[in-house]
Amino acid sequence: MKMKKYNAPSIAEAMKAIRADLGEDAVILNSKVVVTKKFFGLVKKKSFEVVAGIDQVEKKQAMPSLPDLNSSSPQPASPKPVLAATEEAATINRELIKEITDLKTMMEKLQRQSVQSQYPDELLSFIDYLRSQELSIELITAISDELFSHFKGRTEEIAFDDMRIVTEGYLRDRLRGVEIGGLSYDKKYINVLGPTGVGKTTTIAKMAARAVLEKKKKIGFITTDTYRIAAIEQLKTYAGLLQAPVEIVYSAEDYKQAIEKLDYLDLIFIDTAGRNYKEAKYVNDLAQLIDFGELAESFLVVSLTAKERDVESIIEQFENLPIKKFIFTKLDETNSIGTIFNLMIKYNKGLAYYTDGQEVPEDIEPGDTGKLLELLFQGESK
Ligand SMILES: Nc1nc2c(ncn2[C@@H]2O[C@H](COP(=O)(O)OP(=O)(O)OP(=O)(O)O)[C@@H](O)[C@H]2O)c(=O)[nH]1
Ligand SMILES: [Mg+2]
Repeated sequence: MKMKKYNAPSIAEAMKAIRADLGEDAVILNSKVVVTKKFFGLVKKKSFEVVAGIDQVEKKQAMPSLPDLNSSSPQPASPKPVLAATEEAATINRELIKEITDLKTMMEKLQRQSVQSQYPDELLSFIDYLRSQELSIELITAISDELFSHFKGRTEEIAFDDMRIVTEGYLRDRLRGVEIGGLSYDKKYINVLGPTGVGKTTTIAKMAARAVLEKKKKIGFITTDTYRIAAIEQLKTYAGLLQAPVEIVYSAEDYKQAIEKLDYLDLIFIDTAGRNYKEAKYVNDLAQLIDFGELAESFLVVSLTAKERDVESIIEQFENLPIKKFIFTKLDETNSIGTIFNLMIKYNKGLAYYTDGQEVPEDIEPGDTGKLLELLFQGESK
């Protein structure tokens, strides 16, 4: 802070001098009356001493932005030395920041180039193929690293099938912890959950038909989808074809009674209403209505035509329910099956079935890692 003392015959005159000297922003720090005695104390003269100051450094630091170096408008006319020093520092800072940013961008580019330039062309086009199958970035990066370290130093051309074998090995490893395969037939209740229109009822009909035709099981159905008459009729049609009973439940109490009534059967398929399961409320309603205990096996049905990010938010809503496996539907309507791998690995859930058409009971396949890997590579051009 710059401080200065002023002596004037009146306060008004002192203020005038301060304003002229330090400007409008000056502040009064102290003032007092000074009496001077002349001629052996016989004449007394009264004046005012005022100490004023101006905070130049702080004023400059409080400026909202750095000076615009590109601006052609002149800088303030009376830069004090402090101001000039700050401006110089600001200029240096700006230049430094720009240089560091440029350097960082250049380093990143070089790093990317140097990693990719070490990838042979065939490896790059293999990675492009995985991308076309919509595997997640996380998986593609990990597979690229795996391939790169596997084929490092190789001078001759790498065959597509060799890269495929390494990739399959990697994906098999990542899927090791999850259960893959159809109905275990050792659980009595099969809960089938999922959002609207993904193919729950159709898939139940397909699973039920297999259980009857291939495994000779006695089966029955329960539906909690009481919102649409058509939904009940749809299930009754399939049940009629398989000569199996259907119970319609509206409450947890109904559910208990239905279970008791159908207790003589081997397997009971529980069809549920499709809901917007991005809302937690519907998941809670479901948890209140049906049994997720020891005797139940629960599947979350996911349509492969849905956006992966939307599917993820639905899966996350179901996280507290004991669902170990997905059923993926509508494989016939999509060209990429990366989503199956992405979701199983990300959510650590297995695969019961995938379905690939509207025909009941034909269009369903039990989960099988080998078949999934075959599907992943069936679109390869080589
Ligand atoms: N292309 C194709 N369509 C399918 C598949 N599975 C089911 N669908 C069709 O998807 C539509 C909806 O099937 P539903 O079984 O009624 O679906 P849902 O999940 O029970 O529907 P809501 O009960 O309304 O929630 C029907 O037209 C089915 O034929 C499949 O694998 N591929
Ligand atoms: Mg349905």
